[in-house]
This record gives sequence, structure tokens and C-alpha cells, in this order.
Amino acid sequence: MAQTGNKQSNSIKLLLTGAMLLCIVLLQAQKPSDPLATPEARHLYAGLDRLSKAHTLFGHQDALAYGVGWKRIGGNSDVKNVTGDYPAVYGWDLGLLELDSSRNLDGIPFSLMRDYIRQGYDREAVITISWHLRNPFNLESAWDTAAGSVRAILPGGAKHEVYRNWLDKLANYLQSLKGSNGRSIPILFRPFHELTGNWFWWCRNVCTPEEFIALWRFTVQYLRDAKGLHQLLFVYNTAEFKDDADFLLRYPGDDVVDVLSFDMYQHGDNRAAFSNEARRRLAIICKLAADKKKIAAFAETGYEAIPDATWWTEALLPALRGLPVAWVLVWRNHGYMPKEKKMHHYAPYKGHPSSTDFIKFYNDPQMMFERKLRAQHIYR
Ligand code: BMA
Repeated sequence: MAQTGNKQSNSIKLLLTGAMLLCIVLLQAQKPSDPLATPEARHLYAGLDRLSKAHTLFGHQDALAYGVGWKRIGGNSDVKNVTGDYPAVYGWDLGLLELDSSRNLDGIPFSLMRDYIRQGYDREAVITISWHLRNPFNLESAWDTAAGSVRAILPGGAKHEVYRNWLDKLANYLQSLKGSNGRSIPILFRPFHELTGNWFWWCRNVCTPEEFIALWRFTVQYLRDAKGLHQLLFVYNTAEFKDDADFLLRYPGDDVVDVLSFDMYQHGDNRAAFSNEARRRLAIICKLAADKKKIAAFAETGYEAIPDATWWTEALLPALRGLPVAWVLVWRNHGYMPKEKKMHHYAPYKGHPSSTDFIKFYNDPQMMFERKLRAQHIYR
């Protein structure tokens, strides 16, 4: 009898300790800026934070839609053809959705994109979306930098209704992204990317910091509060920046941002210059993210056509090594561009000279692709 009683009280103690540990884990979990974030978005955010302490997820733009020398082959991916595994992060872009186009600015049908996004989510991979939307001020491309564009689309501005109408279309599309389990797919949404550049209508040469911040805050509040999208995590994304203050000059606030990130590419053959500068900037955003209880990511990078057979382990990996960078994404594998007479791709394809090095990169314990990520069940 006494023994049974002891056993019982031991199991109760064990249960209580387990429950306490679970509470501690839940209390410590990194939380999205949206207090009403869906359970899947909350798990994703906490999971990315947890994994980033030891791993960096590898991402590829448009990975399932096409690659070098192929287009729309079910289940295909250049990354998979080289490593046997899919990327852990899929990047997609919604440019031209605002004009009701059936295809995005790089020719991907939006209906197919929805399927690709579902496939990735069903395999428990991560989805990030950017939006090269046209300039609502004059309907020119995202690369139009007409003065006064941002001012004109803010509440009260002459073109505000145009912008709001485009956000309605965006919200409808995002809302239509559902997994096979019927749940809304959490999206790392990266609007107004490369905001410190000078090439898009939202860049720093087109608007003041106050105007940019007002645009960001309106956008988040509209999608989150008016449209009720609670599956979004917002990614703040700069191009070049010098230091903390420069990075944060147009930062719209901790209540409307979840991830701190920047884009940076290697141009020219100075591998060390790229790698060192990327690492310097990554260290800055990792420190800021830790202070703000946010996550850091290297949202876009690459070396066009990868004319350096060991770029992966000798340029990119040293930039990331040991830093809590949640993911790194390389841009799209378009293939040959006849007008420009050049190859445009950022991941290797089967037979590419950097493939062997990419496999080494794939096998590095810091890097995580889809298979290892799947075992983490990041949405639960
Ligand atoms: C650029 C290039 C373009 C493309 C644009 C948006 O970097 O890849 O060809 O249209 O991104 O995806």
C-alpha cells in the first residue's frame, strides 16, 4: 500500500514538474507582434526563434515553379535536383496581383502559385512573400520613383483609394492560401522591401521617414485589423545600411514588425568584401533583433550565375557562421535572359560548377533544408 502511495505521489510530482516546464517554455516563447496571431503563426514564430539559435533555414525564390531549363514540372526544384532535398523556405512574389493579372510579374500563374504554396506548407516548410506592386500613384512599375508617390497614397491622399483597393485584392489572395488541413497558411510577409535603396517607389529617395512609417503602419493595420488577417508575420527589409541607427531610421515600430532583415548580393569577384560586409550587417541585425525580442533573417542574397565554385562554403557560410539568422534566401533561377545575353539564377542546378560545394553547404550542421525542418513540426 505504502509503496503504491509513494509511486502515485511520484507520478503526480513528475506531472507537475512537466506542466511547470511546459509553462516556462510557453512563457519564454517568442511572440508575434499581432496579439491575435493564429496558433500556426505563433508556433512558426517561436519555432523560427528557437531553431535560429543553432540553424539557418535555406530558402529559394520561385523554387517549385521553374528552374534553369525547365518550367512547371510537378515536384521539380533545382535545389532538390542537386541535394535530393527541397529548400526549407519558399519565396514568392505577388507583383501584378494588384492589376488582376492572372500571372505575376515573372510569369507565374497566381492559381499555380497558390498550389505551390500549399505544397510547401503541407510539407511543413516556411513561406515568405514579397510584392513588387506597381506604383499606385501613376500605375507605372515598382521601379518608378516619381516624387510624392507615397504621400499621394496615404489616408487623405489623392490616390489612397487605389492603394486600398489593391490591399483588398492582396488580402483576398492571402486569405485564399490554405493548407490541406484547412488552416490559413502563415506568411512571412515582406512588403516594401529594400526600403533603404533608391529604385522602388517606396525607397528613401521618394519619401520621408515619417511618410514611410505612416505607409507601413496603415498597411499592417489595414490587413490585420480591418481585413482580419492574423496569419501574417511582418518582415522589415532594408538594402544597404551603415549602422544600427541607419537600419532603424525608417523602422515603423515593434508593434508592427516581427522580423528584421536586409538584402545584399555579391557583385564582382571580391568574395571577401561581400562575405565580411554581409557578416557585419547580419551581426548588427541579430543584436537588434535580440534586444527587441524579434527574429533576424538574410531575406535575399546571391551571386548571379554563381561564377565561384566554392561560393557557398567560402563566402555565404562564413557570413552566417554561428549567428542566429533564422533563414537565408537566394533569388530565382530564371535561366538564360536573351535580351541581356546572360544567365540569371542564384541557386545551382544539376551539373552547375558550384554543385559539389552546395552539397557541402547542405550538409553543414548549421544549414537546414526541408527534410530536417519537417521533423521539427514548426506549425504545431
Ligand atoms: C529581379 C529580377 C527580375 C524580376 C524581379 C522580381 O531581381 O529577378 O527579373 O522580375 O527580381 O522578381
